[in-house]
Amino acid sequence: MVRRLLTSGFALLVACGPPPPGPGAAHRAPVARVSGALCIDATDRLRNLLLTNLNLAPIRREPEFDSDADGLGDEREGELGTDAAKRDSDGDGCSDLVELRAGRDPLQAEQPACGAMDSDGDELRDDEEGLLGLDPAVLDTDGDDLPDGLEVVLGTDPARADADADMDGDGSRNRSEALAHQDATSAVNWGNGFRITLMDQGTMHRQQCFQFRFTGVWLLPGATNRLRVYLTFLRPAAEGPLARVACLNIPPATGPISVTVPADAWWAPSQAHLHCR
Ligand SMILES: [Ca+2]
Ligand SMILES: [Ca+2]
Ligand SMILES: [Ca+2]
Ligand SMILES: [Ca+2]
Repeated sequence: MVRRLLTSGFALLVACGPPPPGPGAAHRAPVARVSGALCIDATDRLRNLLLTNLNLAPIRREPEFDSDADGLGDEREGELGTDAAKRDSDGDGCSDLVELRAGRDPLQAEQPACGAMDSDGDELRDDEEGLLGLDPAVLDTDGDDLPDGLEVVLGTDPARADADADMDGDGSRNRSEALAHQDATSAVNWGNGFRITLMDQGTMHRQQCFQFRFTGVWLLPGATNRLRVYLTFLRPAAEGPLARVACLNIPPATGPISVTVPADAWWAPSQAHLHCR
């Protein structure tokens, strides 16, 4: 089951070849290879493993960078007139993207405002989750393995389990597009999203251990990039969700780099807001 679930997600990604030639910023951007391992003291089966770069908008034709990590690419913010250097252009505490998703004006401070607390570590503040009708105490409100904050960025529905749907009808499920950091609302994908390889898994000292690698992770040039790795596990609903989040801040890079997730980067979601800075 685990193999099947993992393989169904990974096979497509591993099959991707090297990036095709193309124009624009992508060829000047550094790329990271991120390796890591996690041993967890639980018998629950691994269900999903994904990485997101908060400074990179979901990929369409080619990487578009998101300087303020609010889920709106810099070019998109230019079109909207919002500030590409501020996640909250009007200063009411609620991010530009959340305000757009909630039907508010990101350029007009409105009530209710949003405080800074993100209790579940999904990159949405508690008050932002309130605006969107999500559960501020649960990283993945609809239980489809895609964290709420990522779904808001991708354009999928964080309140309805739609990871196995194909929102843009391009033959790639929302889950696969999320794994590749591709835009789930656009059938135009450049075809060189993130690629995931599960290197090894097994049991050691009654713990489950996973070793993995992400390649093709585009980085915003000349800036610190904020990466998040999420693992979610199958378990009975009555026991509540089990997930782990790793928070990585990658210093400015000018060329391809390799990064290893340090052991102290891992947190349970309820603790993540204290440490993911
Ligand atoms: Ca932005
Ligand atoms: Ca705002
Ligand atoms: Ca949250
Ligand atoms: Ca979800």
